[in-house]
Amino acid sequence: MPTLEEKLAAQIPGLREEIKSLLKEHGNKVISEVTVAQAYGGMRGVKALVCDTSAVPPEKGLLIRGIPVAELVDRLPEEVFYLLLTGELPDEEALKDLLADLKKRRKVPDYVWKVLNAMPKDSHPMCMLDTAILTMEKESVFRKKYDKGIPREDYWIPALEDALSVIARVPIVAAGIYRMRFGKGKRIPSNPKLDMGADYAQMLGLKDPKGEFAKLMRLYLVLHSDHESGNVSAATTYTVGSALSDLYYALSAGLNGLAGPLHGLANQECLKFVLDLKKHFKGVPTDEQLRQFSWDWLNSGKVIPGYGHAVLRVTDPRFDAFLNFGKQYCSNDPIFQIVEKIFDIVPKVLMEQGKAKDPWPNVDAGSGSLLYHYGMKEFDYYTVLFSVSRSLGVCAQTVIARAIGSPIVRPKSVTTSWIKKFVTTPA
Ligand code: CMX
Repeated sequence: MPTLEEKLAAQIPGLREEIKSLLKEHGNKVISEVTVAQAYGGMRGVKALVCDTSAVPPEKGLLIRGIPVAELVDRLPEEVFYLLLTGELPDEEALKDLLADLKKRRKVPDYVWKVLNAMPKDSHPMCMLDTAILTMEKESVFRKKYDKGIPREDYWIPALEDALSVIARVPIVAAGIYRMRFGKGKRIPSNPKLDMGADYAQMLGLKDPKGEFAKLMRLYLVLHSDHESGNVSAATTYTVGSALSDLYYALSAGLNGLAGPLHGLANQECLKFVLDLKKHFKGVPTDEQLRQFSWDWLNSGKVIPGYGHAVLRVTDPRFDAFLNFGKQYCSNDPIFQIVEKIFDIVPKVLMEQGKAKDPWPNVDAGSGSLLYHYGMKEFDYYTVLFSVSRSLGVCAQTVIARAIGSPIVRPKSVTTSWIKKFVTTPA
């Protein structure tokens, strides 16, 4: 049975050959064009990146290596990491190997805790996480091997080493930050008997007598792991890594992007909307109350958080997965009932209003209500959870980028006067 490294070593020559011949035969084919509006508008819709770990067709939602995410909801995050990297789910033995390897790497150097302890007590948990990851840069095997002059075709091997170590360490750091930042008491050590999701749940230290929170953590880590490579966190990790900055530099940078309110931070807005509704109506509103409330909200110029998407045109399958979890485990919780009711009413209101291209819920519409149900009420922490999950996808993407020899990212920029001249010059 090959190890993960051996499996990749067997796949990589074929992948390189495939890309080489594509470039040789079709390198000059145009796959996208860029309008002036796109150049000013965040490059929305420009096809200028390749990502093999996942795809997001607007009418289907997330596919990880071609598998709809709905079919992966009962998998462990470790299995999904293996899938992201290799394109295949691990068999029993490969999974056992990967779990054992990751468990061996669950060690966070002491200096990380010292640095975190020295930070201001009101530091944002995301700033703490990204600082901790960056602080561990001296552990990078990639940088050490690079400094010794490793051949280019072998870059992916120490990149894989770094990826595995980072993935094993991030949940421990993230859980430590939760306890430290929110006065939850001493850090809880990692339990080598547990898989990543269950271990993360127990290190957070919330009461979980039935093991449901551990299940939610596994699901959460699977659902947020990857979403193509054009989103801010993935694209930033990729760009920084393309300069051959090691994974600690690249991941820390990417997660700094996830900390923004237009990216990872949106989930806390959604929960706030639900809690405001509950407070306003002293419980679950009726259909008519919610319809009117939504109209008043829209008429005051605000967007309904958790609804709409830049790419998707259907209900996000990740929302469906959280909804199914809620139906199974917390259908009596009024917070969850409000989430269900919003899903009944808001798409109709948004369609009536006719502005949003996608009136359906995205991943953020329901996740916060589930975290809240299990006692995680510190909204500022939610993006850290997202980060632990997103690390799986961007680490896999980085290993692949080093394997296929992705060059440094360097698109061309133009000035506004260049554009003005270009658009006024007759063809
Ligand atoms: N409520 C009210 N209006 C909305 C809306 C919503 N949920 N979603 C879109 N619209 C409006 C837009 O504000 C825009 O209005 P203007 O023309 O007045 O500017 C119009 O509909 C068209 O927008 P769009 O093309 O459908 O949406 P965008 O691609 O520009 O934006 C997104 C996508 C997610 C930022 C937007 O739908 C939104 O603000 N949603 C609410 C916030 C949210 O849930 N964010 C989490 C996103 C999760 C993720 O990206 O992963």
